[in-house]
This record gives sequence, structure tokens and C-alpha cells, in this order.
Amino acid sequence: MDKSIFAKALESQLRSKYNTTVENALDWQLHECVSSAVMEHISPNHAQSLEKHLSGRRAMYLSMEFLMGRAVHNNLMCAGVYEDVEDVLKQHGRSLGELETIEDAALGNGGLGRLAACFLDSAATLDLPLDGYGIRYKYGLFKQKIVDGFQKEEADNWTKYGDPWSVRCQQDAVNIQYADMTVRAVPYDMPIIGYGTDNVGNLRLWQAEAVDDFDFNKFNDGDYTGAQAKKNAAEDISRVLYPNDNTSEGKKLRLRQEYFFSAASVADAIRKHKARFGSLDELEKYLTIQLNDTHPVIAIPELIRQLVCEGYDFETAFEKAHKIFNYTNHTIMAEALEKWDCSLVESVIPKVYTYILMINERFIRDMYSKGMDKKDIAAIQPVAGGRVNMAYMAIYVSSYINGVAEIHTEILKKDALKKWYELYPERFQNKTNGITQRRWLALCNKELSALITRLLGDSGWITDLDRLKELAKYADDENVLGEFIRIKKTKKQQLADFIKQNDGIEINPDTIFDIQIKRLHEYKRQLLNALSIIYIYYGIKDGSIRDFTPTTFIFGAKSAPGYRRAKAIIKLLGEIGKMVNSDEQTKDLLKVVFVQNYNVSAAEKLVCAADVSEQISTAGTEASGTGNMKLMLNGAVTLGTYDGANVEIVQEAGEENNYIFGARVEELADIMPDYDPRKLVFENEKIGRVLEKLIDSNFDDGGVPSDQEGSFKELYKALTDGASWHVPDHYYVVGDLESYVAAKLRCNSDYKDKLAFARKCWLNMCSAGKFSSDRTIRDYAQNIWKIVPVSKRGV
Ligand code: 26W
Repeated sequence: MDKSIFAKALESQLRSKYNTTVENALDWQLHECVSSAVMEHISPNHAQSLEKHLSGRRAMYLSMEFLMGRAVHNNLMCAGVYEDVEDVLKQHGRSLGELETIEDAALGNGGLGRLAACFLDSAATLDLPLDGYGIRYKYGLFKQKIVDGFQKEEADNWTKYGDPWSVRCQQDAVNIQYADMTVRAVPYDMPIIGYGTDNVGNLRLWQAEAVDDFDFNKFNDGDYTGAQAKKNAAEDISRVLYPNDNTSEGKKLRLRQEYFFSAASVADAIRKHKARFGSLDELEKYLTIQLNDTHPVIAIPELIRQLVCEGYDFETAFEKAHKIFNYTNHTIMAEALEKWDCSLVESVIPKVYTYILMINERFIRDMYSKGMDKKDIAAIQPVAGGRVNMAYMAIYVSSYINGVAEIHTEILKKDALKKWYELYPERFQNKTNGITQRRWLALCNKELSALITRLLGDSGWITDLDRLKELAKYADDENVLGEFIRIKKTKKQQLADFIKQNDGIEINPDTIFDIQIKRLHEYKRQLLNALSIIYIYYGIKDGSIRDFTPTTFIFGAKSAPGYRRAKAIIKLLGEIGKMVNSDEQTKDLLKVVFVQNYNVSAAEKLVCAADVSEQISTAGTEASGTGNMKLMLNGAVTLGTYDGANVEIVQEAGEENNYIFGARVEELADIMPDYDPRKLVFENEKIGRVLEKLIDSNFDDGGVPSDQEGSFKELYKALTDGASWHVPDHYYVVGDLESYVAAKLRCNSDYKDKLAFARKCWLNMCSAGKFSSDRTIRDYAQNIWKIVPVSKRGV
């Protein structure tokens, strides 16, 4: 891009839209116009790429969530114009940093949504014809405020300063039919700019609108609310992202949302294919669809339904669907698995329900003919007990099913989906997750990136992360390690500045930064981390822990608004903070900080500043984790369990460079049946006093009645007595406490030798190549989607 042309485009945008100049524009005006000027620059490539994707076999990624984060800086970097734009702004006394006031697009909850965003980035960069399809929620994931230690939620109106990175495509709108209403799905396209290529991927987000949005007669009769009723009912569908991560609630509006974007995306695919090829006879040759968890699985019966409407018989339509669909499983937590009540599905989308029943009947016939007995069939049939099991329907119809880390895929095969694996072993694959190094290193850690580029001699690692391996030879080079330590210090200082501004808390960058950032969930065990801090606090006070290296424990996490136990854990962290931060004996050694409103932009600051990455889920519960990869890539050691991708991280980077603790999956299988945490609580004095602290009157839980979820007493009880729905200490927090503290203290003491510790961090960074989402996406492309880069397509 020519700088002077860009400068002119920017000036003209600012003049015509806001009658202002680069010097005087408000931050959001500058954001809008910088973005629009770049959009203009890339739009020919965007249009050409869309066309190219359609000219051969392509993949659609259907996902209820895309956690994109802030677009502007990443887009400028990928378009290769970051420095030019920064120069132009500088000439006018402005800077790209000022655009940090603009919202994130938080159209996702956590791992699953962020993975989708990383995948789009990788596919675009690899020239692969993959496009995303989802929902254009008006409100993204809530904003979190911490008030008196409690989480409070506020609406996230992410487009309040406009949405310059989307193009409304009215011409591609489709009608979606429910039993009681018809709604218009209007697509907005966002470019996904590939790095170092002309290929631009596409994210198509559907917005729900009324077919006729205003009832004039009602208005004339004075019924002003009634006049708008249809508009509101339609718009409700894409109004808000459900903030639950890992629990399926079975709500009608959620089902409407799932059907809304699945049906619109399927209709889009069919229309585009017909327009190009005349008929749908070869649809499966040109199209493959990845279902991101079960949320879009309703697309399966919907595609079959639409094909039947196009004149195919059920069997042919089923065969096409079989060839087209694939399903990724992201969790084995029972409460997350979607099972819809048949009566609900039938009442909302009766026409689709008919096809669900037909799929179910076909399954039963199919299994009978294979000689399976009735009981075995009943155990896995998609419709049973008055509910539709979305995962089972997906597995029965799909070509491929995959887990997201080796251990997770093994658990699916051996345990969670054992019967299905026995039936269709050839359908199961593993695709260990990954992250994009463009956002998670090149963009967020320019200092470390510059060092890597200098040592490698070029910036090839940005599209080939395996090149980091070449840097392992510097692991004993004191100059390089010295520089690495200085960079880490800079990033810690930047984080400290951010926390000062975001939370009003001062932290000391000369302490160890021990960071746990992820959604708040019992299985992720933020509570274990909390208890370990109390444990260490008492140890320092009674002298049993000496020479403790000063540590700042940093947490960032959102809890689902209705998840009271998770909210109690947030409050508990605040109480522990008050205790250790104000105690004369510990205040220079321990500090606990909760960073409010953890989101992608905060993550970009946090992942670069960590010395220690906390990945401490109960073995067998975290499907993969991707935060673990982000902290590793930026040079942190993992303090973690043998769970999810941690297993592979340690395989790559060496157990000696990380801190692994706790019971393993196989061990837990033996332990749990007779596990009684009370033994540990009552017989081990150190554990006992930590647990006691939960019910100590010095900690304020806001006065929630002690038998209710949300109180600290109830947290204590869940660890010792269990609750109505689970055994005591279901996640083995008390059981793993001592081995966790031991690993943490070992790490704490190792840190004293700064060079030796930096060496471990460095080697982790050098070993992160496997965790590039480029590797993951290549694997999906070759072994599931069977698509090739558009640049390599035969003519
Ligand atoms: C229906 C409610 C609901 C919403 C979201 C249920 C389940 C989910 C997701 C499957 C939860 C999720 O984000 N899972 C995470 O997916 C990541 C990407 O594969 C993994 O790295 C995480 O381990 C997994 O928890």
C-alpha cells in the first residue's frame, strides 16, 4: 500500500463521515476511518478470494461462537500495512495504541469460540478455502465488573462505535421458518485477512430481522408496543450470546438460535452451489462442513430436509449429508452434552423434527441389519427417552469425528463414545488444538518477536512456527537469555500498567507472575489455586515455608452469571487477596490480583507477562486447553496436571522444564470410588487449617445463607460432604492439594536461579511449534476436509 494514498483515503473518510481531521478525530472516529480505508484496500482481494473459494472444493466451519477479539491491529498486521499506518498517524501526532479503547468482538465464551477464530486466521494464511458461519449477536459476552469482590454483569454492545470490518449482504438474505414465525437472516461478511498472501477468508455472521417489521394497523389503533412486536420477536433470536460455557440449558431461544444460523448457512451453501453448477448432484464433491461441537448439529436434518425439497429421496439426501458433515467434540462433561426434548424440537421446528425421526429410524434399521441387539441399539440411538442426543446424531451421520487433544480423543474412544468407536473406528481422528502465532506472538509480543526474528535471520516463523526449534541452541547463551529476561520484565511492567489502569491495583514486576486465566469452572480448579495460596500463607507465617520468592498470583476469569459456586470462588479470591495483601508478614511475599473483565485483549497482555502458567484441571476433564499454548509460546513454564494438551506440551518441551503434579486419569479411576476427602481434612493438619479458613468468620461471602450455593460454607461442604448431585470433592481438589503445593514451591525455589529458570522458559517457547493452529488446520484440510490451497489448485 502506498502511504500517501492511504493518508489521502483516511483524510477523505474523516472529512466526509465526520467533518474532522486526523489530528482532531475522536478515537472511535479514527478507528472507523482507519478501518474503512484498509477495508477499501483489501476489498478486491476479498471479492476475488470468495470467488476462488467457490470455484472448487471448499469447507464451511459452522460455529455458534467466534471469539474474534479486537480486529484493527491484527488486520493491519496481516494486511502488511501496520507500520505504514502507524507512520501516517504519527505524522499527525496520533498512534494506533489509541484505538485500544475500541471494543473487542466477544462473540464467544471461551476456548471453543477462540479456537474458531484462530482456525479462520490459519486457513486464510494457508490459502485454504475455508469460511466461517455464525451468528451476529447484538450483545457479545457480558462485561464483568468486580464490585465489593462480586462479579456483576453488564451488556456488551460491541458495535456501539460502528462495525467497519463488516459488509452487510442484503442480497444474500434468506427466510428461516419456525412453526410460529418466519424470520429473515441477513448476512454480514467479515474479511479474514491471510498473512503474507492475497487470500482473504470470510466470516459470514447472520443477523435476525423481521420479515415485516412494523404493523401499521396496530400503530394506528394506538397499540405502539404491538406494532413493534414482530420486530422484537425476530430480533430476539440474534440479540444475545448465551453466557454458559459447558452447561446446556435446553432453552427454546437457544434452539431457535442454533436452527437460525444452521438453516441459513445450509441454504447459503445450496444456493451458491446451484448458481454455479446448475444442480446439487455433486454437492458433496464440492462441499464439506465442520460442526463445531453439537451446537450446529441441527444443520444435518436441515440439509437433508432442504435436499428432499429439491427433489432427492431421503436415502440419497442422507448419503450426501454423510459425505458432507464432520463433527468435533470439545468436552466430555455430562452437563455440556446437548440433549433436546423432543416436544420442544417438535414445537419449534416440526418439519425438521420429522427428519430427525427418520434419521433415528434409519439408525435402528441399520443396526438391526448389522446384527446388533436391541439393548445395545437403545443405548446409543439418537432419539431416546423423549430426547434428541445431538452428539449421537452427529456421529451417526458424519464422515469423521474428532477430539481436540490426544488424551481427549483417547478418552472419547475408550470411554465416553466407546460404543460408537467400536461401531465406526475409521471415523475417529485426533486433531490437537492450536493457536495462531500471528495474534499470540507477532502482534501481542513485538519485543520477543523482534528477538526471534533477529536470531533466526528472518521472520519466517510467523508462517512456520516449527522454526522456533532452531533457537534451542541459545538455551545456554547468557546474552540471549539475558535479553529474554529483559523482555519478560518489559512485558510484566506493561501488564502492571494495564492492571493499574483496569483495576487500580499496583503490582511489582520484580515478583514471579503466576497466572491463571480461563473461564471460571469447578473442573478448572481455580479453587485449588486459591487453597494453595492459603496453604503457603500459613506456611510462611508458621515458618515451615522459608525463602519464598515473592509472587504475584494473577487471575482472570468470567463466571456464567447463574453459576453461584463459581461466583463464590471469585469472591473468595478477593477475600484471600485482602488477607495476604494486608498481613505485615506476607504482604511483600504474596499478592493476589483478580483482573476484571478478562477478554481477548486482556489475554494479549497477560500471556506475555507470565512466568508460570497455571493449567491445573482435574486429569481427564479439560479437553485440550489453548491458553496453555499461548503462555508457553510466550515463554512460561507450565504448572499443570497431565490433562488435555498439557500432556503434549510436556512431551514437546520436556518434563524437566515444567512442573507436573497430581493424580493422572488412570489413577483417578482407581481412587475416586473410595475417595474420602474428610480423611485428609481431619488427619492432615495443614490441609485441615486451609479448609477451615473457608468457614472462618473473617472471610466475607456476602451473607449468603450457609446451606446455599454461593456461600463459602457451601463450598466447604462440597469439598467435604458432597452435594445432592455429586460425591464429595468431585474434582479432587483436596486430594491434589499437597502435590500441587509441592510443585509450586519447587518452581518458586527454582526461580531464584534466574538464568536456569529463563532457560526452561526459553525451551518452552522453542518447543511450541506443534501448537500453531497452522499445523492443526493443515491436518483437518488433508485428513478430514480433503481440500487444497487455492493457490495450488489445478486449473
Ligand atoms: C451448550 C452449552 C455449551 C457451550 C459451550 C457447552 C459446551 C461449550 C463448549 C464446548 C465449551 C468449550 O469451550 N470447550 C473448550 O473447547 C476448547 C477448544 O477445543 C478446549 O481447548 C477446552 O479444553 C474446552 O473446554
